[in-house]
Amino acid sequence: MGGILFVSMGSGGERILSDAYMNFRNLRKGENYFVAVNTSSKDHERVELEFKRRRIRRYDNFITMIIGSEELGGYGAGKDRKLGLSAYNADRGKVLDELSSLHKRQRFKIAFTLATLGGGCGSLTLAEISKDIRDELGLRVIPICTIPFRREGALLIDNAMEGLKEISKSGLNPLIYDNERMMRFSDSVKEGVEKVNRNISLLIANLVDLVDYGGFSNPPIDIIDVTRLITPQCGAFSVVFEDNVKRFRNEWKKLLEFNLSLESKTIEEAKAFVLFKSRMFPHSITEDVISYLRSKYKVKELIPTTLENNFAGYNIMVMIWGLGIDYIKPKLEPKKGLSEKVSSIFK
Ligand SMILES: Nc1nc2c(ncn2[C@@H]2O[C@H](COP(=O)(O)OP(=O)(O)OP(=O)(O)O)[C@@H](O)[C@H]2O)c(=O)[nH]1
Ligand SMILES: [Mg+2]
Repeated sequence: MGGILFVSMGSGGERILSDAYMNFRNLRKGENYFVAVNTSSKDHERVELEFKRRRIRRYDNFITMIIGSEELGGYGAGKDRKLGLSAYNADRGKVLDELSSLHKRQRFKIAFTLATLGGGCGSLTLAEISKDIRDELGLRVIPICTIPFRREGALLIDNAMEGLKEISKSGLNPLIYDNERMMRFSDSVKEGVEKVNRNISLLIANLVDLVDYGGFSNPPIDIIDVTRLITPQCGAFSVVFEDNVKRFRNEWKKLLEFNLSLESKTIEEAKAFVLFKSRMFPHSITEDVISYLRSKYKVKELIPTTLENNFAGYNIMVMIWGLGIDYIKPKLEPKKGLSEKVSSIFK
């Protein structure tokens, strides 16, 4: 049949992938695979403990791999992106052998790679592994990444910017989640991060449903169709999940905007995919969402599909490509302290 190959690089990516795996049962079926690649063996141990704590005994399709242990001894890359890259280069053969043999057995349809840019392990290796999966396994690849809170400082922001550049240089257009977006409603980083992770998990769960049930959707969709919508420079996504139909009717637009992963602008024309998912989805809302996307993001080409089955709640999942990396707001640069601001005025 062929499912999705998900591969994470570094700590944040591993956390998101494992959270999604634990929270959404549909991910634990055999044909989708989740591979967490990391320099840190502590992260792998944490995931294993968490599986135990949650009494998840079988996780055959969740695989952890360590890289760079000769140089780094199983520790993180200490926010040094070059160390992360050399760790990957040292064990590239091992990682690709594992992924190729999985692909031979599973015949994946598509791969999504994932990292929280800013750290040492994930920042540069997200581009590398994405390229390798595309070139060596011959799969289409969609990278998903977060970018740092602006208050995290120059080192992390620099790492993330270099990471984005490498992804663009490889001819790939990532779906970006700006961690900063979630600081609008909470001052606590922890709460912000949890909200981001929850939304990326929902995206992953929707993608898995799309592959599992896409043949029964209306119109039928093959996940590969999505790849023709991918346009430079980057994309954003949004997810809505609501139990209460009345609240859903009244608030879908607010929720869709609030959960949108990135604030940027359409470069010229955008392309979008939208999934409506529910036991029975109110038809009038699908029309409204489509016209909203067309006018708000200058969407010229749009693939909509509706999945109706035994799904809980009312779900919308949107991916929009054609947005500019340079238009990201707030700009991807460190937040200046007051003294820096003053000195830059007088320079
Ligand atoms: N959304 C989200 N962001 C995270 C999470 N964990 C870390 N980050 C962000 O990711 C960046 C750091 O990336 P990490 O994944 O921790 O770093 P790494 O790639 O493991 O690199 P090293 O630890 O240096 O080896 C920072 O900007 C963090 O704010 C997470 O669980 N969710
Ligand atoms: Mg780490």
